[in-house]
Amino acid sequence: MEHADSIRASTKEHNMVPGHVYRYGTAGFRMSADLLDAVTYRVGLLASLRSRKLSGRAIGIMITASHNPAVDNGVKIVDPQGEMLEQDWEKLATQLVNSRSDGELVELYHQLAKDHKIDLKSPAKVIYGRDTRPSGHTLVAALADALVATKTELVDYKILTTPQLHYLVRATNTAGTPLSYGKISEVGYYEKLADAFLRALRGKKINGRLLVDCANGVGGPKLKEFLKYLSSDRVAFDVTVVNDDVLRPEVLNLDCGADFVKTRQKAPPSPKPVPGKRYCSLDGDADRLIYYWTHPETGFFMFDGDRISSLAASFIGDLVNGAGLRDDLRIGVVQTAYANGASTNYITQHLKLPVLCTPTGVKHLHHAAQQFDIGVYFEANGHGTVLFSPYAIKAFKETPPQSPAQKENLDTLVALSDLINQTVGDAISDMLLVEVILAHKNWSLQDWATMTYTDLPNRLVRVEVDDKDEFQTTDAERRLCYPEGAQRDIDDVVAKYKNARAFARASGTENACRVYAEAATRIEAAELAERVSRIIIRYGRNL
Ligand code: 16G
Ligand code: MG
Repeated sequence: MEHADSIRASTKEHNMVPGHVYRYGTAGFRMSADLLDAVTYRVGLLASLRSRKLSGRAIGIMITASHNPAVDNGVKIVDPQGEMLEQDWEKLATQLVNSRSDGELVELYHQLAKDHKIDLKSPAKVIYGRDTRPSGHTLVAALADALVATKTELVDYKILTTPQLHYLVRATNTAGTPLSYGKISEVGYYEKLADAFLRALRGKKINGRLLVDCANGVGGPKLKEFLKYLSSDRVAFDVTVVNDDVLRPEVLNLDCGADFVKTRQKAPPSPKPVPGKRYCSLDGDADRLIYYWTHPETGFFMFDGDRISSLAASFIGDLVNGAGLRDDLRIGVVQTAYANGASTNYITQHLKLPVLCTPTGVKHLHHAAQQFDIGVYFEANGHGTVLFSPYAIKAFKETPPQSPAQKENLDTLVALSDLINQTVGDAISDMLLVEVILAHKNWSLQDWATMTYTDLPNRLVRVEVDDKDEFQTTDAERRLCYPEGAQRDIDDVVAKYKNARAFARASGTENACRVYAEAATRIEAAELAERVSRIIIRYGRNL
């Protein structure tokens, strides 16, 4: 039994808090940081198995709770290409973490190795990083204990944004191959982005100042670091970083950040928003992005993931047409049920691009986007990216240009494929993409709003239920298939409204259901959300 003694010894240092059932959810294990020491240790054991299973390729682990309050933390596993952990292994993670005793844990570890034909003597490598939460310190120590006990090579990248860790995993596993993703360092990440940003801009002027709210999280210091790599003689990019206090943990995600802006539909109170200025917000681990501005008369206006997605799809679609590749490359957009119906109509009817709908959670969108040569995916909450297939990148690089204009389009596409993080949604990279597009179009935020579409009024409500897992969905979470009768009741209510849509689903991150409703007016959307919520409460009680 390879590693049995060392695991047994170090397991004793990391005791599970009794009375909890843990599940590897949409964002890995995420909860109050007090409960996470032994969970993180056990995730380390699983990551070592996963690396060995995949011939010693590096597996990533990110310690973050994203937009959650400072007292929470989380741990999630990143697969070798920088993607989310394969779903079958999520179950194994859940099993291993829920082992009831040290003995059971050691036994299950060996059982998994046996079942999956893993040679425990073969090499393994795990690389990891954490956001700015103070609890991250002790959690990475627990993780390191598991890696040492299993004789796994480890690299501690200390404080990183989530997308930076994803970048490093891919860079590590592609180094020295024709698909090399970049230098294996944080500096390599900044250099790649800075170089691609300049190439994509092609000397176009960025108008006015951008104020970036960093949710008092890791995005603040990392964005400031990135800006040092932009030489001021090559680009005038006037950025002011705000809400970047990482020294007082309690202010993380407090009344600021992308999740605050999206869910409250308003600008952070501090610093006081100046009408007409261009703002954006990142979340606590810098993988979500929302733009906004305030109009002197009409007030707050938000550019969420749906708008960033349609902006990117429209710009990239134009470049592909201009490069003469329209008939060669399939471009598609992936959304979830939360996408505003007006954005879906705009993309299908105006941009004439296909739209796929998947369940919530990055892994689902990412996977669907891979079906296209150019797959644009965003959740309404601001998480997303654009994936380019190897075939598309080859076409950008090798198509002989027929004119200077065509060459320019091809070069810009190559630059975008370097600028846009190919592993996961990345707020810093997405922000640079938006800035490039606005500069090319010479658009202000007001132009962006008026030249596209008007959102349908909508409302999102959180509904407390006894057991959210009783609510099961089908059709990309747009319909409930259980409890029986609930969907029929929702359909009856929706039918009473014009241009309306509503759905209910169990949250993947907390014990609650979420209800989303869209209708022709704000009042109707709110009323519909309220009525559907009552249906959920009623069925939640009957179970
Ligand atoms: C997680 C997901 C995010 C999703 C959210 C939904 C990842 C990396 N993150 O934060 O994409 O929008 O969960 O939360 O997949 P909910 O299931 O509680 O509504
Ligand atoms: Mg996040």
